[in-house]
Amino acid sequence: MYEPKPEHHFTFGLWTVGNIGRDPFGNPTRAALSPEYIQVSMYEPKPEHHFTFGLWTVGNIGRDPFGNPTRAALSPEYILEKLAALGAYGVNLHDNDLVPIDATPAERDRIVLSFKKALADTGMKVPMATTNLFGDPAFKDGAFTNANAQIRAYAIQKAMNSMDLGAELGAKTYVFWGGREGAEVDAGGNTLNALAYMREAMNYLAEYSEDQGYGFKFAIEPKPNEPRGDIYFPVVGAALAFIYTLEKPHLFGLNPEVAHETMAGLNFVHAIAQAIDAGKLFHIDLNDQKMGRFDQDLRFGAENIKQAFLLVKLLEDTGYAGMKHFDAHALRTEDEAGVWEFAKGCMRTYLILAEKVKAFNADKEIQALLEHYHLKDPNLSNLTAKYSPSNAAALKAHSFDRAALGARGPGLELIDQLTMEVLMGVR
Ligand code: GCO
Ligand code: MN
Ligand code: MN
Repeated sequence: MYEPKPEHHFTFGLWTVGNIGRDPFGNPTRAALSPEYIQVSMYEPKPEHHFTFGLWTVGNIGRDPFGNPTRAALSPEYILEKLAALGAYGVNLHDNDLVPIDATPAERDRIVLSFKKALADTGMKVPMATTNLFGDPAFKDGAFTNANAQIRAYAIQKAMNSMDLGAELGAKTYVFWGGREGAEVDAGGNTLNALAYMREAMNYLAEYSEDQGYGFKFAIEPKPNEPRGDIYFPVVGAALAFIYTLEKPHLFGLNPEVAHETMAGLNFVHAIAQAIDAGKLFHIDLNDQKMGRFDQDLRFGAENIKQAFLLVKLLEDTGYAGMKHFDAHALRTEDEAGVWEFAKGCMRTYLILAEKVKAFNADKEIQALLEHYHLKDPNLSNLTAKYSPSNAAALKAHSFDRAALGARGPGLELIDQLTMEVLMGVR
């Protein structure tokens, strides 16, 4: 209850916690701590930061379409132990990350029991669950949107079983990532049907969740392509619009991913702003990605540090309270030690950027520039806030100095440069 958290804005001087206990009458009583040591403990991830990883992320064995695995598989229990020691809050999973697709009911129960024991031992949570509807050849042409009614029904059955598992592990968010829900060939004529099939499946599963009392919130994760040539609901805006065609839109939100909007050539921060504005940011997949490349799943902040900063700023400034899930994996070049460096790095980068957000928000010069940029005019804003005949008449009667409006500089070059200077550590 009285645990300090970053949002309390407590700070220390390097000279305060670094005090070595010398006084006028006596020699030091403690060894000096290096600034690096102090910084390391300052950016230490803790469960209350709500950082999560997928079993499939740190468990990624480094296989790609051109090469064999470069790392051994790690057991779910071992992953829990390692991530708990690093300060993560929990793990998320697909049904088959834990229970093999061909497990018998008795095997399933044994596996789940052992995993639950490891959860209890480590204090780790499972806030999000999802279903592997892309790995098995049965789903090669889609799951919920497959043109084959038998496969659609199997997909819904598999998702219900997966929701049972997620609920048993305490998950409250269920992610719909349509990995194979797409096409290479549109001549099959499934495009319109696919949307209707997807709606049917989502409505069905939302009812199932309510009926069982699971209380899941559903987060749709858009992606433009990979593994399909084109995936349905390719970007945040498309998924958001679809939500309002469902029977219970209040149960549905978004799970946007940095890499996915970036692959589509879009601005992820803008996508997140739209999700927040709609009250639909239920979950987030953090990673990084170069534009115009294959799906890279890079360590958070590894590629575009300014975008990562602006993203963290948006999440922190708006008080995002959901899970911060790192849907990324260590480079294929890495051994197991590299995997844990990767995991630590994701969390540390987030925490360091959160500190940078504080520095930015407390920077008087930057704040003055922002005030200049966001020029206020209460009288005019009163007239534009809401239409009324009298507001419209007054607005029409107002005379604007068009030339002055065009001549005024908003100061964005300096705002951007100072942002970079905050990030480069010179402010
Ligand atoms: C990807 C996706 C997946 C999903 C995961 C959870 O590009 O492969 O991001 O990692 O997030 O299946 O639904
Ligand atoms: Mn992804
Ligand atoms: Mn993802």
